[in-house]
Amino acid sequence: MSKTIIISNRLPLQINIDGDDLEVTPSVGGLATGLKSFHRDGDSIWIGWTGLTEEEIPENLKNDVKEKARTEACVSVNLTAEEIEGFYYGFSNRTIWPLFHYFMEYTEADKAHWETYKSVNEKYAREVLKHYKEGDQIWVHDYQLLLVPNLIRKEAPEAIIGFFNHIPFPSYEVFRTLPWREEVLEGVLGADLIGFHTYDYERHFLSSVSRILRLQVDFNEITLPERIVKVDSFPMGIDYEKFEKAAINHFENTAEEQSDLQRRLDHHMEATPGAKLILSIDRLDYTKGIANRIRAFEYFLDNNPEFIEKVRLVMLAVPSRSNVPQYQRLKREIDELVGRINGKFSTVNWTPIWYFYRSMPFENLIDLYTSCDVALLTPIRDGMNLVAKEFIATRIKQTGVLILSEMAGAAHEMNEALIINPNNFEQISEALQQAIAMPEEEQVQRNKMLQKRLKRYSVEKWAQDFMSTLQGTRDNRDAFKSTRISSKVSDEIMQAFDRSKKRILFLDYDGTLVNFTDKPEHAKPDTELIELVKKLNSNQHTDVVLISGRDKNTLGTWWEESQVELISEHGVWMRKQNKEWELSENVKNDWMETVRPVIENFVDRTPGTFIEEKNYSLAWHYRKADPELGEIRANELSSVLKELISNHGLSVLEGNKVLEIKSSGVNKGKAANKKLVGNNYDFIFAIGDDWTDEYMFRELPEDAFTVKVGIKKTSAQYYVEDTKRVRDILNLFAEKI
Ligand code: GDG
Repeated sequence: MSKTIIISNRLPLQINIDGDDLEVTPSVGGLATGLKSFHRDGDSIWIGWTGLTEEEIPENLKNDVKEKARTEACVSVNLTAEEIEGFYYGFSNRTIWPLFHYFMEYTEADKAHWETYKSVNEKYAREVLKHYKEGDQIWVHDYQLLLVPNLIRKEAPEAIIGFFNHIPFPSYEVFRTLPWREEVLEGVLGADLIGFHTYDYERHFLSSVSRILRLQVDFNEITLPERIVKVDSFPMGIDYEKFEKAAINHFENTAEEQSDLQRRLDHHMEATPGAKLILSIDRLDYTKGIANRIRAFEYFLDNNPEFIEKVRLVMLAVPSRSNVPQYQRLKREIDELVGRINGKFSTVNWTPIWYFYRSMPFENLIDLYTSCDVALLTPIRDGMNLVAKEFIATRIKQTGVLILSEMAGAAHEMNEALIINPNNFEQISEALQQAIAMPEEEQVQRNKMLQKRLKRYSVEKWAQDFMSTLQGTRDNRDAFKSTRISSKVSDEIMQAFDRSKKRILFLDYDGTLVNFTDKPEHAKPDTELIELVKKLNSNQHTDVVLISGRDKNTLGTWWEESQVELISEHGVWMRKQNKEWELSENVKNDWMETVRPVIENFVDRTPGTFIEEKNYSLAWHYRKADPELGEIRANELSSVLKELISNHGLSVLEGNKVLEIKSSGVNKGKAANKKLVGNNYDFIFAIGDDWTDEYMFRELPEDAFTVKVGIKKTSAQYYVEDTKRVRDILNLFAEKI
């Protein structure tokens, strides 16, 4: 039976050594908390690190650690202290984490860290491959494992792989500063489905893929030579029921069952009736805006002294990544700030900030969520922020106010919260006043809406959605209309070639026989190609026709000595073997004077684009333009032109990063069919990569072998991945001659 393999840096459990005993505790953090229920309820295994380095586990306990993990359907990846230093504290947390959260001044580019990151990613991928069986679904998580999807793909090309990024994906302008940006993108693109929390992160990722790797991006799909990768947003939810139930239980506790923390909180509430508790919970991380939050609280008290003794900030900061210098500095900064502000405002009965620097058991977390009146969450950047969602889920009386930073992914779905800019102290201070004064009725109204949404889009729903979309990519793959030319299919084509008496091969040029280049004039045929075409053409039973959109002069010069038959400009001109060019249709070019200035205007406004002038057509190339701007301008130009040329017997062809205006009576299908008239070909083969080749694929007889280059929607019967495969096939033909 197939299973799901979850891979994340850390396992959802932490193993500690106590003498000769092992103690297992759940790990803290958004990913572990969120996915635990999906893992528990489904048929899955989870691969990750236990939190103990190789050196920390005594020899006699090594097996026990593995066993402990196995009882929880987990598989441990063994990492040494050196690997953790370079991979986790190093590249993950000193390069990717700050960069992806826009903290460029904290971002390091250490080659040694990068090397360790690569080798540890390989380690994870190897562990996955040990457990992988065909039919399993693989789900890789987060920024520590960006290279894993492609590492798995290389060994298991048929695998169904999903990747989810739990942190923001930065804008292209920021991402491009990473020295290893290509490798990172290629690593992630090993997946079939790439998920982000918000559409903004998705958009940033797609933009980087199209600008840096120059791959074709259509809406949310990326076309690779051999696959299509889908990118989508899935805002992660929480295990709503778990938090709701815990809150219900909390209120049912008898006095004896209450925790010490709860007793202290109750004591405070009794001593100062009417006073408000403001809650803040985060890992101690510079992205969470904790220091700014404390300063904003100071600003609030400075400007609203009437709240002295009336509000208290309850702050839980969970220790995190304390090996990284910025985190150590931040810890000192927060200690100092809390000390200074408590010193400044405290009275005999009251301290403004209660500060806890530790991890608390789940029950205490619930004590805090349920006892506080306001949650103040002000991250500078945050992929999602589950604390905001958990706070709302525990408000079973539907009272309480959430103040949330607009920089958290969660802000996109939590409009009913008071949304603030974390850098604007005035706004935070006003939001605090509004929250404290908010009538209960309004609180209930807002929370009702929030709860309804969170209940519906829970973490289970999130995981199901991701998994069914991932499954969809598999169906998509299966339903791909054309058939890949495998060695078996290739044998069948070769047999048909062998059996036939009179053959014709229609070969498109750019993107088929040669790769695209920045400038069309650079795509000259190489000697090997010329020799190959000559060889095919030398056989008296085989006619070779190069059928291209190129102008006749270029094509004619490049193929001068080979004497192969040429069709240029999509069929406007034909040059038979050893003959002169003939105009194949009654086409005109007097329209050019009107159309050229319109295109020139687009060239002026769109850097990197240019006009190619052919005898009977004009082409606007935008391959070198900024990809997004290029697409926008291509749409614009296409509609302007369509309006301009209507009723003139002209058409606009949308090719691969090119728009071409030409007479509508001409296309490759018509030109190819004309060649067939009066000839008894019993083997017809046509190959091309472009939209304009589709005319051939559609209009040639049914028994023709039609082949698309690249994975795109097509009317061709077969496809091959790239130009290299095209040459392989032509070489096989040549061997038969
Ligand atoms: C990353 C992204 C994204 C916190 N303190 C304690 C404790 N927690 C639990 C909370 C919550 C989780 O940890 C924190 O999740 P967040 O989402 O707020 O933040 P990150 O850890 O930074 O998570 C984030 C997330 O991944 C998911 O994709 O939302 O943007 O940065 O569940 O309850 N749990 C316990 N004791 C604590 O002291 N037991």
